[in-house]
Amino acid sequence: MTARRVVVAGAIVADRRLLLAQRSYPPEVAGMWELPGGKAEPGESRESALRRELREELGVEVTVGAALKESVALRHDLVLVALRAHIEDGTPRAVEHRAVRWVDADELRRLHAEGSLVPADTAWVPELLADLAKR
Ligand code: 9L3
Ligand code: MG
Repeated sequence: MTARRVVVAGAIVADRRLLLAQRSYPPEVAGMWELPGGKAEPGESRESALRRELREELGVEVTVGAALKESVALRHDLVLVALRAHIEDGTPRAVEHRAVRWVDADELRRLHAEGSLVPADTAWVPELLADLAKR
């Protein structure tokens, strides 16, 4: 059996807006919007991995909450999960991304409809819209 690696992504909602980050690489997805994050190191918990990734990518300190229900198989040995996160310190800036932006539910729907979200992340849209409606 191949060990399964995990990619963690942060679902950060504040004031009814969701934080999205615009990928700068690879070419197939450069310019598309994602929930920021990256690969957990072997032995690293999902929560620690997300805190580290968001510190590196956005320059923010977060606390990590519950996972979204959907997980996405990126490859046979790589699974993508989203964890809700809350910014405790810092203002998100695009360190590795092209840009970051806060979107409301309508903007998220529009980005999804026009194919501007990275394909892997589209599974989360219904759950994210539900979160945006209540927080
Ligand atoms: N990925 C997909 N959706 C996301 C994130 C953070 C990552 N929201 C995919 C892109 C790469 C892999 O996971 O194939 C590792 O991510 P990264 O380290 O390139 O951010
Ligand atoms: Mg990343």
